[in-house]
Amino acid sequence: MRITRPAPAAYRRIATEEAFAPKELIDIYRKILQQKTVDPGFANLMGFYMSSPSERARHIMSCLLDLDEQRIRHMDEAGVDMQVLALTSPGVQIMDRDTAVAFAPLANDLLAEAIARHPTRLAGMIAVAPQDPAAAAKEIERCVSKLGLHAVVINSHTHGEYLSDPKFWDIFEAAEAHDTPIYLHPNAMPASMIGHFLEAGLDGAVYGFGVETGLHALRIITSGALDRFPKLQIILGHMGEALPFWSYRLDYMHAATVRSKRYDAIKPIGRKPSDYLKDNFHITCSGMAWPQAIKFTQDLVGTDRVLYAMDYPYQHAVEEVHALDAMDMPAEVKRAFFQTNAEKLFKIAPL
Ligand code: 1DF
Ligand code: MN
Repeated sequence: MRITRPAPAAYRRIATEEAFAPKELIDIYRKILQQKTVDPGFANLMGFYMSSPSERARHIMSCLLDLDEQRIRHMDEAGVDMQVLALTSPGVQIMDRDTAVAFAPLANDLLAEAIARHPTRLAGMIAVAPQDPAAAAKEIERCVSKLGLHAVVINSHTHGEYLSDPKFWDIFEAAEAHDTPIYLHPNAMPASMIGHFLEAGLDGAVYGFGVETGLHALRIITSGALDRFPKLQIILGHMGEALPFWSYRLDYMHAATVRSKRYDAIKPIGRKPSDYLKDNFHITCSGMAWPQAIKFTQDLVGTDRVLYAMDYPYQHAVEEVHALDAMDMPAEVKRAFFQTNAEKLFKIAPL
């Protein structure tokens, strides 16, 4: 079935979790996939897309690699005015430290060149290597000052390690200092976690991504990092990886756990978990074009913190744009959702 092109709207549609992959990245991934031992999540994710003859895999690879004619055409056909791009998951985070530190700037330069070719259609996020937090902080500085990029993407854990560990906090310090939000995007689950998900075929975007990325966000909250970096903004996709729906129970059980002194890791923090969701997080509807969930989340965290995303090419679905255009929502709120919240958060110049 061919779906009609969404008509121009009273707002710019800015999609905020859109993926790309330069050929140079795929070449490195191919080498990693040929190694004797390969991370099972990575093998099942990019190993699948890079080798499967299925129509989905071939479409995704073709879309990831293109930053020009085909991408702009797909955007036009979907009524997407602008894409905020991020190096596809796992970005450089599956690489060894030296390769990751060397490749992140190349990826960021390629991204900046594509944005320069299509300045009204593309914006982007800074790829960094958490394997070397000091180098990541420097790359944030370089990309803000030299390339005009104003957000960072981190694909959840890095070799099984979480940003709740203070050893990574140079990254938080740089992000807070440069006012660059961090998009905490899913990664394949670490090997230590993936077993029961993989055997059931539930490790990926269907469920496992949300579990693992939600855990990551929660670990950041309970670590106290957001008391130390109170202005830091973290972006979660997929309707906040379900954390808004969890927030009542999180608040109750977190407080009960603190009082019982049951875990060293659960110590008093400044506020309730849901307070951090309201002050330190922005949430996109990537993969969740579902008006009831969007409105519930707007009600919890505020209409200025919920943004549109498509998750191209992984959820390249034009009918979802129609569904979201049709949401029963005040015009100003819908404009905030599609346009102005993204302009503010990613420092995109209004047209
Ligand atoms: C998938 C989904 C892959 C998302 C992604 O990056 C990704 C998928 C490799 O469906 O396999 O970013 N996603 O965000 O939902
Ligand atoms: Mn995504």
